[in-house]
Amino acid sequence: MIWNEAKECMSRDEITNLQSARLRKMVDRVYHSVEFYRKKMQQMGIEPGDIKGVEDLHKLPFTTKNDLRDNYPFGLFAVPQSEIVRIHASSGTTGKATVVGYTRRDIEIWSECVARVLAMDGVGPQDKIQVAYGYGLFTGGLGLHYGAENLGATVIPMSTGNTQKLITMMQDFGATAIACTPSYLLHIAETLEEAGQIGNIKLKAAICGAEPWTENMRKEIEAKLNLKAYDIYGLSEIMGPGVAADCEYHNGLHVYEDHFIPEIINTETLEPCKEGEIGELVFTTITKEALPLFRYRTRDLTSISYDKCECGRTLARISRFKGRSDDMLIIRGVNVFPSQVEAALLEISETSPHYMLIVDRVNNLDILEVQVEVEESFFSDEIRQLESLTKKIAHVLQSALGLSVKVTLVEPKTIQRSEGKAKRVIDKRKLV
Ligand code: DLL
Repeated sequence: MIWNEAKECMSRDEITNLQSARLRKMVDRVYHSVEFYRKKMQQMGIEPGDIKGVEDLHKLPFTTKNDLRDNYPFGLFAVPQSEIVRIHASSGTTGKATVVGYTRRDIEIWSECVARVLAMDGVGPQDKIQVAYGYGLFTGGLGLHYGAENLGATVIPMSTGNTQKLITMMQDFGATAIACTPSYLLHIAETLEEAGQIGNIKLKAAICGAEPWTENMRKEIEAKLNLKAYDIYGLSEIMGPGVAADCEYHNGLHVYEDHFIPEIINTETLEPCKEGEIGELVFTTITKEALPLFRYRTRDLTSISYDKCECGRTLARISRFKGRSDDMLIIRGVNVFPSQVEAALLEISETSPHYMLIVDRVNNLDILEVQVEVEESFFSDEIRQLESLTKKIAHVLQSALGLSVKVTLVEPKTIQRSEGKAKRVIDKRKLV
């Protein structure tokens, strides 16, 4: 069952001791090699020797995406350029790209983490895995690719861009696993369904992540494709995919605590949250060479549990993501996350998981419109049927969000499909 018991089933004391030893070494190295952190620590009156273990983590400064941007492109790197073997970058919607670098050892650890995820999710050397995350500066494609190779699986490096070809190869090569965003997998499922080919595939596992998705969406994907779908999390600043992932119990994502120390903080007070309380996920890397980061604020909202999982792993688990603090819409004073809308829509049997949130301001009043696809038959039948479904959805959304919502039903395929991260919100208030 467990590919790497020694690393995944340590006692909590063993984990803390390992983290403390790695943290001490890393703080010392970073202090002497990254001017940005040395200055910050000096301003705060901290010396490397003050960090004796995990209990002193809170003394270290936070790091934000803006710190990476301000030091664009390589200002936070802790090793000379000759030791960097790879660069990735994530293009933000605003400002400069965030650039990250890896030494040879960083790539080894990254591919080991991804191999651990795949093994946890039932993928092994006997499997053929289609990697359909984008290849290139995005960490999804190459991250999964190297991990699957490390595990000894056969990699089919599809990238994104040609769903028809992906399906042909899936069938011809007998792919048994796929890695892509959940929204893209849903699109692949629809395409297979339309072609009447859903029974002609051998996929048994899907490793999905890179965007928020709900437990209902995961179940919907499993039912449509008759496979097991798993959640993989990561971010380029910390490494890429493989920072955490869920096991067959789907009861939170196991964090690879031998490489990353997670914290959950209250976004306003910046104080630690209690176990189980939702807050912002913060990571400190303890083995990264090229780009070590102290207390990186991910903006991702989740909670943490240190209880042993039913699978036997003792690694801390973070709950399925509620969204990002910067995804949160404030509409007439009410906080709304796209994931709440998705969860509510998936409870209604007549709707599909294809939806779009459009926020506008009319006469100084914020309006939330939810466009959702429903089956074609609703448009050919009596208008009353359409009206009654619209009312039903509006009612469900109002109870879920605590906010009145304008619901627009649209025909299948109206909402644009994405091969990468899905875009689910248009906030017109920001456009003016
Ligand atoms: O999305 C890395 C990745 C690739 C993860 C493939 C999983 C699979 P970035 O482009 O830097 O890296 O975006 C990171 O995506 O802070 C989250 O907001 C979001 N995200 C990633 N995985 C999940 C997930 C990659 N499983 C940002 N659930 C993160 C929810 C996720 N959100």
